Amino acid sequence: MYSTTGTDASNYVSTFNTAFYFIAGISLILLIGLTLTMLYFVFKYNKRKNKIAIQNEGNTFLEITWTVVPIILALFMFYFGWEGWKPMSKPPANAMNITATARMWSFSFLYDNGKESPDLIVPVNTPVKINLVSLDVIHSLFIPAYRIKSDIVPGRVKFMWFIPETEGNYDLYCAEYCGLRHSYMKAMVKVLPKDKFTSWYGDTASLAKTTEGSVPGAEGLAIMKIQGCLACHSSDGSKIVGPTYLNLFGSQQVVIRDGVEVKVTADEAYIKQMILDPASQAVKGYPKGLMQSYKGKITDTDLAKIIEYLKTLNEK
Ligand code: HEC
Ligand SMILES: [Cu+2]
Repeated sequence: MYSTTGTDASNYVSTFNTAFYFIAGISLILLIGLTLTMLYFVFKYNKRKNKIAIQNEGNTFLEITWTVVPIILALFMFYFGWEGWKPMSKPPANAMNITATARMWSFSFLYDNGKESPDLIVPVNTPVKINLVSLDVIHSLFIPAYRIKSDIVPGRVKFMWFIPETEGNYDLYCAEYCGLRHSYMKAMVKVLPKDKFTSWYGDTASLAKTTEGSVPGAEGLAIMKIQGCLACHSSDGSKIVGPTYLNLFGSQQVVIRDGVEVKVTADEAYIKQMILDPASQAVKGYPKGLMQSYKGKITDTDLAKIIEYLKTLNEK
């Protein structure tokens, strides 16, 4: 089973650190020892002092020593690494299930009661099992402070699990180069006291209130964060991968439909179509096929909330 000290960031920190410091320490001792020995030999067996070379026939004691000692050291390295890794494949039966979905270029986290969040929010001192799903390419979920990392491979069932032992916020990154905005693919692990987590978890109605406050369009913004739209679209006029949302609603757009340029107005119908079937037409100057269809992933109510948010981005 696993061991916890209750004072680290996660249950893997102490075993991981033991293995790491052991290997780093041995490497350092070898580096210093070998360098000093080498310098000593360079000096001692200098050609000026030793005009005639001597043939050495070998030394059985030395040969056995430099074979056996490294084997023992390497076996210790293996042992510490193995002890640290072993519990990672055995999640406790009572672990809480969360599904992490990775896509170009964002994460979202889905809970058993349907709640979704752009950050990984977990209760302290509770085993958490994260099921890893990718919608497009290979990503990797890495929580440095927890000493865990796992690739997320499309179409393959993978998971990771851990026990957050200390309240607070920790960085979470994608650690597998996955394209243009890879370096923006990050989120937070937020470890809450159990009672705070329970009230956050139970509050399924007001997703937006907890993450965005209650300004107009806040829910639409929260939905877009979860769906990963902001990885490709900015709200401040800058071009990322797709067009900006600033002043988009109601504007004139040139799109390419079946190879022909067409002028359209970005009204509700157009925006809905772009979200549900982006392959039907491409905005002029942008690559077609990068944006995946959100058909079946976004409800009509959520679409309306997204459009409500887009309307707040028109400068007067
Ligand atoms: C992987 C990057 C990516 C993601 C994620 C993405 N989009 Fe897009 N989007 C694009 C690109 C590229 C275009 C322009 C090319 C095209 O029309 O397909 C586009 C076009 C659009 C347009 C038309 C914009 C205009 O100027 O006419 C809208 C509206 C839109 N996206 C909304 C969304 C929403 C809402 C989401 C999330 C639910 C989303 N996109 C997620 C890349 C993305
Ligand atoms: Cu990634």
